[in-house]
Amino acid sequence: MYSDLPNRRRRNFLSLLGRTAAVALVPAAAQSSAVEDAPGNVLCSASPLDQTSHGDALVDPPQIRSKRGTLETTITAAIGQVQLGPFSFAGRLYNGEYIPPVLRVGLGDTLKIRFNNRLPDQPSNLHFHGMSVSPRGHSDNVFIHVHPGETFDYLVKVPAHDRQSPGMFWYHPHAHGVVAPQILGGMSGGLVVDGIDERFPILKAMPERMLLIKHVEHEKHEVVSINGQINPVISIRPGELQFWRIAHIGATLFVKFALDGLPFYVVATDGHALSSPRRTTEFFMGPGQRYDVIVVGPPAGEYTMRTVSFQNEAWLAPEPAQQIATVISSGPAVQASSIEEHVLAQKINGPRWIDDVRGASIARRRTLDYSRTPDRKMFMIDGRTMDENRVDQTVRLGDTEEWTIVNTDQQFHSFHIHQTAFLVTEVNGVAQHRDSLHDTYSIPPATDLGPGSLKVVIPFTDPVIVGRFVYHCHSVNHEDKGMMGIVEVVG
Ligand SMILES: [Cu+2]
Repeated sequence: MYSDLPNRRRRNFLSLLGRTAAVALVPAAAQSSAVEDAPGNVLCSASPLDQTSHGDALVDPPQIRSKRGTLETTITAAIGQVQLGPFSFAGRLYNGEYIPPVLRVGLGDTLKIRFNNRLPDQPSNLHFHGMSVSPRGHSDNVFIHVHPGETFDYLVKVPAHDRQSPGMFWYHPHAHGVVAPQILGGMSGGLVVDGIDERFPILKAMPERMLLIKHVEHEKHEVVSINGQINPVISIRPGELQFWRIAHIGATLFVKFALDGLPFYVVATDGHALSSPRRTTEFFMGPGQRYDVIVVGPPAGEYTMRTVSFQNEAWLAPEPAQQIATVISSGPAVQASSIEEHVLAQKINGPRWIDDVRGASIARRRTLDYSRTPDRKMFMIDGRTMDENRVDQTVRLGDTEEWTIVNTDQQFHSFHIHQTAFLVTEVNGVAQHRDSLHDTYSIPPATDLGPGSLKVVIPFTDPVIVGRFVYHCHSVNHEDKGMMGIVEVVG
């Protein structure tokens, strides 16, 4: 089925980075006032840069699994050196790793995490992105500030049923004002709730690959890494089925990418399964978004995963395209006819939350206005910046609401809300017919034609989410500079 696709030659990604051998780099973090205390500069330690073809084989991140229903571990945040391909920089790391362990739990399990903040200069905490867990006490509570030298014991109960589903999630810091330097420095990791292969049994026989996307700035351009590797090689056999879990666990970058036009079959978005795999050839991901996909090994050859250039900030040139991975298909072909039809014919087992959301009546409609001060320094929702002592929206437990987010700024922002997923129903006024829920979604920029907009339906129906939590843009430098609000769900 891929016979029309030519074999692609390897591309020299690193030549895109320029021909200078040893260059002092300034991380993106250092460009904003909120993060001016970021640790040392990024330095190139290899030369020359333009002689590398592609990197090493993609390495699976380390994993920690729950045992007898409990995942007990320690996560320590501290400054540490990062070697990312040819780049060397002082990062902010969990347990000394740029790619810390993926935490793997099952429905009904408990996360017991001792969090040590050994950063010298900033408070921090842990957020469990996308999880329908309690926002209170020692659970997924972003109002906890663990100061330098302090320790906090998290206890997060993963519901056994109700709204929490098996899927791909992630963890990262959420101390307001200092999230960007911490995630840019490396503080983020994957979190898996196992069991999606019960919903799509076809996945059981497939090797699973994590593709954890991060980024760092080099010479005013973003360098995208996967699992902490520059342009890694992903091996597959012709006709082989693999299960890829693509998660953007970086800080601020909106990125579009494709794999030489090859199809991906999406089975879940942000940890929420589709009713049936859906074919796509391109992804547009803002920070925080995840796609679980099936990949079919193409005919033998070398294929390039590269970013697609697009206009984000109206006042800046688009980021140039760059190669982010190389897929090499080789070895004996897996013989199967009509693989694509077989994949697309899969149907999910069991009920889906989205069907309840679609069928709910709307209890209340709200409009949120995303804007920015004229000097571009502060980012606002409804004309004000985040205040941890103010509740911006009060919602009754059991209600399903429709929120419209209007973006008057000339760049992409995103909408993310904690503790619950949502259904995207309109983008820029155009009706969307989505087959799965999201917890993070991009909002197009304003243009000469008017503001961008996103309409979502949010179910505040799971009793576990009662309490105070936040919604915000997940380009976290914007969140740090004010683009966040507080919602309280009252039971
Ligand atoms: Cu934003």
